[in-house]
Amino acid sequence: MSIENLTARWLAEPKDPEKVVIYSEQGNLTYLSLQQQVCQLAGAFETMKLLENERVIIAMDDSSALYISFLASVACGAIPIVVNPKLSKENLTFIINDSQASLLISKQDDVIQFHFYHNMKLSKTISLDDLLSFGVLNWNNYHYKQEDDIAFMQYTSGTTGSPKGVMHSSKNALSSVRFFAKDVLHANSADRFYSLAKSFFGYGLGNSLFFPLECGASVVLDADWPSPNRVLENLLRYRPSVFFGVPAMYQALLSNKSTKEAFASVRATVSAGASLPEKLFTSWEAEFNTPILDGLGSTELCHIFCSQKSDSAQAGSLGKALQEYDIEIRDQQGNVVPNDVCGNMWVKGPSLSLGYWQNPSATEIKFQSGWYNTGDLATRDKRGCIYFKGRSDDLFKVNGRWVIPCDIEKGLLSEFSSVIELAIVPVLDENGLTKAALFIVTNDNNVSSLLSDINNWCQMNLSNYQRPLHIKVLSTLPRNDNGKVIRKLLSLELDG
Ligand code: 3SK
Repeated sequence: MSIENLTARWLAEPKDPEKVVIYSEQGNLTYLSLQQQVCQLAGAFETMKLLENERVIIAMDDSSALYISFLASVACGAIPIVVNPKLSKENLTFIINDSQASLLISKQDDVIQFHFYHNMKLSKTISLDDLLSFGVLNWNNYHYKQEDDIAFMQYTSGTTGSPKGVMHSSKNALSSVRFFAKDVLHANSADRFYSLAKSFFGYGLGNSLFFPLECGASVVLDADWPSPNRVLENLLRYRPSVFFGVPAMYQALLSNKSTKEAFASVRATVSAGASLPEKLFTSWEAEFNTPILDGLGSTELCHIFCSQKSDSAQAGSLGKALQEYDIEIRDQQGNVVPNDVCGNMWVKGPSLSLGYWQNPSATEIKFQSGWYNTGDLATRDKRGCIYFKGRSDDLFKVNGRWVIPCDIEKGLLSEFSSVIELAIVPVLDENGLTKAALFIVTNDNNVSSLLSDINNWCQMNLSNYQRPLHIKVLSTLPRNDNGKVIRKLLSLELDG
C-alpha cells in the first residue's frame, strides 16, 4: 500500500507552473499561484492547530476559494467535506454535528470566514485575511496517509432519511480519474473541463477538481447557478473541451440557436445525475453529430461507474460497467437474475467508499462483501449493457401490483414529442387508496388536445392499475440541487 497526499501529488511540483488551472469570472489562477495560496492557507491551518483527520466543512460556491480550502485541508491531512452553500441552517447544523467538524469555511457578504469549533461549540470566527497573517512562508509540511485512509467525505443529499457522510480515500478519487476520465473520456493535459454539477455533488467534485488536477489540465469554475444563457455564455467565453451536464440542461439547450456554435470547442459531452431520455439522446446526436455519453454514478462510488463510450453510445442504454468495476443485477433474495430481467443493481469497484461516517448499521445494510447496493433498478443485456429502470424506492403498489414509473415514462416520452419531461408518482385518492398520477411539462400550445391524446394512449397501452388517476401540467418538475426530480413533492401536490 503506498502513501499519498493528493495536494502534494498535484501541486508540490507543478509540471507547468505558468499554465492556467482555473478560469473564472473572478480571475484566472495559474498552477503556481494555486500552489502558493494553498500552502499559505495550509500553513495558517497548522498554526491554528488543525489536526490530522479533523473534519473541515466547506460551504462555498464553486470558486478558487473553494478549491484552495479543499486542497489546503488535504495538504494538512484534515478531511474536507464540500457542502451546498445554500443548505438550510438545520441541515448544515446536522452535518456539523454529525461529522463533529472542527472548522466550517463559508462566505458571507463576500468575506470568507473560518468558524473554528471546539467540542462542537463555535469557539472562534476569523476572516481569510486575518487567518493568512498566521501563515508561514514556504510551507511544505504535507501530511501523507495510506492511500486507503479517509482523505475526504461527501454528504449524501438525504432525499430519504438523514444525510450520511460518505468516506473516501485518495485511491478512490484517483480511480475515478483513471477509469472514467482517462479510460472513457481520454482526458489529458490539453483539456479544459466545465461542469454544471457543482462541487458539493460527487459528480461535480470529480469533474471540477480531481479530473483537471490529476490530468494537469484546466477547469472553468462558475459560482452562479447554471441557466441556459449562462451556460452558453460560459461555453463561448472559455471554450472548454469536456462538458458535464444534466439531462434537463441538454433539453433546454437543444432548441437554442447558439448551442451549435457554443459547443464547437467541446469534444466530449457527458450526462449524469438523472436518466437521459432516449428521445433527447437521439435528437442531440442528430443535431450536433456527437453523442451525449450517459453515465450512472453514486456518491458511494465517488463518481461514475457505468458509462457509454463515444464509439458505442446507444440511445436508452447506460453502456457498461467501467474497467475494473463489476455490476450485478440481483433479485430480492440476492441472487443474480438472468439477462434482460429487472432487478436491484449492485456494484463493486476500486472507488468504493470506505462506508458511512460513524454509522455502522447503515454501512452494513448498503455495503456487503465488497459490493454496494445502489438502490437502482436495472436490466443487463447479453453484451453487458445496462438499462436503468428507476430507483427502487420510486416503485409503488396499486391494487397490490407494482407500478414501475420508468417504463410508463419511457413509453409516453417516445410517443409524445411535445412532452419535455414527466413523472409518474403515487398519490392517494379520495378513499385513501394509492393510485398513479402523471405530471408533465410540455411545449404544446394545445394542452387540452394533448391531454386527451395522452388519456387515449394510457387506455390503449396501460393496465387499469397503471393508468394515472390525474394528469397535471407543470411549467417545470421540482428538482433538487443535484438535478434529481423530487417525486415526494409531486405526490404531496395531489394527495388528499
Ligand atoms: O449519477 C449520479 O447521481 C452521481 C452521483 C455521485 C457522483 C457521480 C454521479 C454521476
